[in-house]
Amino acid sequence: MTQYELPKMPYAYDALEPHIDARTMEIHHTKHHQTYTTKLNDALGKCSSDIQNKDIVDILSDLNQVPQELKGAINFNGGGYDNHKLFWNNMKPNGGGEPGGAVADAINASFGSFADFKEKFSSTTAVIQGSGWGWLVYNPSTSKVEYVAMSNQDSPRTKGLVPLLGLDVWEHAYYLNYQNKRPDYIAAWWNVVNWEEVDNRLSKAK
Ligand code: MN3
Repeated sequence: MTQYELPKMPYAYDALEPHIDARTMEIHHTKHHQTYTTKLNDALGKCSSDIQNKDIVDILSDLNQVPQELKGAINFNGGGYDNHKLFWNNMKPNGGGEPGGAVADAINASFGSFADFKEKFSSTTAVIQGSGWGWLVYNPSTSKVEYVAMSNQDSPRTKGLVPLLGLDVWEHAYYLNYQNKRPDYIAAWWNVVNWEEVDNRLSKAK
């Protein structure tokens, strides 16, 4: 079966400073992301080979195909594995600003303007209760982009949505630098968004 490995970081741990500090990035990647990866492998090890031979993206898109007793573990750890892989890559040093091209058009069509989208994303993600993620997603059934808030490690893929841009608001993502100030972390995070990556994901999703 496929043994998932902790994905390599696309930049150094200190590359997103001062917006996200190096120590937080290192613990987040080497401890948290590693744990989801290890536990995903453990859960898949208990599945039949037809499941083991599928990509985690396909498994998350239809969790009914996995045995009932493993569904919770694969939802949580598979979601955690995939979400964090997307997260590292939808950030970059010297990122931020506003998107152009197809992403800008899609955001304007769904939210009215980039400013309206940013306000909706920030304010809704800030008040997610407990742990979760804010996402800009592509909805294949409407051919539009949407905002969705997901709890814990639940992947947008479990709802038939394609993740384009994700923001992790579990406390482990920001606590060392921002303590309880989640809105400050969110405001800083916009400075490291990798819009080129979001654009790539949108073109693949269409
Ligand atoms: Mn996390």
